[in-house]
Amino acid sequence: YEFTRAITRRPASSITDGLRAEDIGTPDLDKMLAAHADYVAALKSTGAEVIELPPLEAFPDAVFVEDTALCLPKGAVLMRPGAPSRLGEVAEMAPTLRQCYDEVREIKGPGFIEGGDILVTEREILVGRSARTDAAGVAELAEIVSDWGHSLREVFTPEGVLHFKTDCSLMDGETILSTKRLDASGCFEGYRVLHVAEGEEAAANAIRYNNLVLMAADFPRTAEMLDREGFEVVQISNTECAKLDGGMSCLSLRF
Ligand code: CIR
Repeated sequence: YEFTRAITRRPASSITDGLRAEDIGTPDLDKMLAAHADYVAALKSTGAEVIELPPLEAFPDAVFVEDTALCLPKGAVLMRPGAPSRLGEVAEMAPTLRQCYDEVREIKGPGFIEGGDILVTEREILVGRSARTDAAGVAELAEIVSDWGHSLREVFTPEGVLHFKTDCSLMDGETILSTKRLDASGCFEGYRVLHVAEGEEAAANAIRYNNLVLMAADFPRTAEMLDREGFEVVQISNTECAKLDGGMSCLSLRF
């Protein structure tokens, strides 16, 4: 959770066509831009450098940069999104990662994997299979990261949940914030797990970034719990990204 850099991409006006599991309203670009600016400012306030990429009209979901790559200390891995409309986002991200890293590898397929299904902890890389990430994608990533000394464990994303990290986030070296439904699967054995408050499941998609925990606003009981646990919490409006099943982690690559 200690980083010096992040990559973000400003939302485009095509965001109104972004993918969503359920239609709960059209996202408002101006509101999303304002929240995005708050998000970037919070990352920068920790002393990190944020590479802010321009909007991509051709890819409505491109603001959710996390799904295009996995950034590790020794190199980056370009993903292969399981959502056909998002495959082309990877080539748009690749040049930036090649400037940042000496080694950039790629998931070549036939499998699929999206960054939102990957949780990197201090001891291992957890990857949740989901509607976007299949066994072949996980196996291909496992081979790449083992060259860099990481062990990878395949777990499962709960039915009806978009990504593994929709329901969990890393808080520190040993602590994970999770929904009860995901923790019930047993995938976090050996970690200290904090549960989001009942009815505040969407608060689980948070990020620990240096001294801060960035979490979606409007989840007061979870924010209070994290504050009690000693975390410095910054709340960012997530009303517009939530309409597209996006949250705090989706909006950046961190390394
Ligand atoms: C999608 O369905 O792909 C986007 N509308 C949301 C992606 C959210 N990304 C993430 O959780 N890492």
